[in-house]
Amino acid sequence: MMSTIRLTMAQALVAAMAAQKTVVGGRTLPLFAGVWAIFGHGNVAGLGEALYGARDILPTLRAHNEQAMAHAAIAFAKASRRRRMMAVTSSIGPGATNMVTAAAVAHVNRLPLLLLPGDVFAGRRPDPVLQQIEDFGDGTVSANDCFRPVSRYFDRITRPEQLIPAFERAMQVLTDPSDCGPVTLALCQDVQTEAYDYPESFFAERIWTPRRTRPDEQELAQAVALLKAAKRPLVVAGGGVLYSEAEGELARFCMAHGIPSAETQAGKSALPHDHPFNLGAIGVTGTGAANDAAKNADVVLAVGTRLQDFTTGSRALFADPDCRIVGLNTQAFDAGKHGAQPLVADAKAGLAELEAALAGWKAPAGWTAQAQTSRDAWLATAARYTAASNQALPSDAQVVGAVQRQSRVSDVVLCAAGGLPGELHKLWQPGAPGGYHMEYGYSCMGYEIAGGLGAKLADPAREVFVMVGDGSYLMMNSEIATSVMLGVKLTIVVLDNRGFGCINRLQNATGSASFNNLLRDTRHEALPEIDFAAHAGSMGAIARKVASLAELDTALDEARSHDRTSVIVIDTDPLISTDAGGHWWEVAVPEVSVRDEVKAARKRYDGALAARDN
Ligand SMILES: Cc1ncc(C[n+]2csc(CCOP(=O)(O)OP(=O)(O)O)c2C)c(N)n1
Ligand SMILES: [Mg+2]
Repeated sequence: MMSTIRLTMAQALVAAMAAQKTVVGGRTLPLFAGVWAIFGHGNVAGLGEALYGARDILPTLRAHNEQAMAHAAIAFAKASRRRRMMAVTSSIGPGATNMVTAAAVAHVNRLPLLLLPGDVFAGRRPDPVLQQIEDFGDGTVSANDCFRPVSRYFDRITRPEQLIPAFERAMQVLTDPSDCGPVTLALCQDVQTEAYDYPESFFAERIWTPRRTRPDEQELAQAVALLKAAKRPLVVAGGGVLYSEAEGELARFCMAHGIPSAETQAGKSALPHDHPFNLGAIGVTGTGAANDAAKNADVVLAVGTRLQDFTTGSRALFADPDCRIVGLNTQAFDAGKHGAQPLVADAKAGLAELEAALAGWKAPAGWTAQAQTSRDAWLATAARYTAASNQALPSDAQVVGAVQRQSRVSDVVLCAAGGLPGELHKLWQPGAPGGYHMEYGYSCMGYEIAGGLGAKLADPAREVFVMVGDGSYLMMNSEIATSVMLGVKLTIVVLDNRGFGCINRLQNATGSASFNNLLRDTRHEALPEIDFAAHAGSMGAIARKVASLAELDTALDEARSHDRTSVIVIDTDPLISTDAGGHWWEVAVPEVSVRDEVKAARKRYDGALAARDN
């Protein structure tokens, strides 16, 4: 007879989660590092009781906002290169829908995240319960249906035994390199507490290691033929290189075949910044070196990238009309984009097999040499933008330079939205893989501070520098208190340009007047003078405002020596950004307007479309 254990659905879920393991650096570790939880009636009695029982093997962590908790979990998975993950549980209604934005962050970025929102009673006797959405025509709808389009797997557990197949499917998705993304298991409140005789095998230890798909022979042969015929080949390294731990293979591949490499936001730090063939950032926020190579390339080997518009300059960057893309990606959906020759494979396995198949072949020496010359020229240009000066309001680039100058090899810089991602993509020089943590798939304001928590939890030995604008800071900062409470030290640099600087610049570039972005251009009775240092200090951080780049240097040094979270605030100029490098980005401009500036911008827009499409 099958042995069973009588547990509630919530107890069974927690026990099954605790049984999932992985191996990192030769050590067997829990796959789920913990569960972030904010309780309410939808989860406190069921899942809450179960988590209490397991608190020694599956830690429960409490923060202040469900979206922020999920950001922390996402950043943890990203910094762990998808080898480990966290879960997040909420009550029903507002707690649950607070997580929908974060689910989208994980969805776009292909990161594993287990969401466990409470749900209404499956038995429906007490309907409508507090916070229940009532659909007039469909009794099966709840607020959690919002998770469907932003989950890679969605299920609602309405009977305790459903957990068995649902959890199995959830684990497949969370650990599959191609399908990886958020999983939502909506847990009906009554069902969480219902007991069932679960088979003992459901709780057996399971060790997950990433699947490494090898290339199909024919696809490999076709990719090799394209590359061998290339006169001006270029690699574009995406986040998949890091998730696959393929940075060694990439470095060897580029060296062996003399192919320069450019990096997306997610791929940055895969190659050392001083690798002779690393041209740096590509695309809208790209370096002059990478974008020049992209303009002329005849074959682009796109490795582990979704080829979003920031990477491809809205499909105008690869300007050679005969340019062919080889899409090396574990997910066929991505491998075939842009009419690419697909090469469906794990990045590490795929690069190794490509290298072997191309043995003896090298890109024309002139192309390789030219790329290196423009790399050197770019580094000289970038140094001019990051150099300190004593102007009243420094640029973001100069603040990036200050943080860079005091950074060490193992440090991590983390960011997500505003003008900083562009500056950091162009200018930051990461010390080691994972040293550049940018959420630029969803570019979600508010990811930064909560994300810092997750990145630090993933690797406590690394110093984490969160760089954040005043806008993102104001959108979500409550996890500063969590970082102090948990003893998870961050150094947070707040760049206060008094508003949404990057959107104001975009607004002007599309011909519009400055309106509703910088605080001074908003409808107001009084301009707020926000004391960010006092605000952060009230949550327990060591906080100060600095008046100059020189003071910033000192403050950064001091922050390194503290074991508590520091917040350093500096005023910056909202109007300046690094104008060297970069590329056109398609943002639609009004066809008719009373403003001459808009008409002129529309003309430029039409011209750019014609250049791309004809
Ligand atoms: C949640 C969210 N809302 C809106 C946006 C659009 N957006 C991108 S950057 C930005 C302004 C960010 O302001 P701040 O953090 O001060 O950075 P700055 O642009 O000043 O460098 C806005 C509104 C976004 N990315 N995420
Ligand atoms: Mg700002």
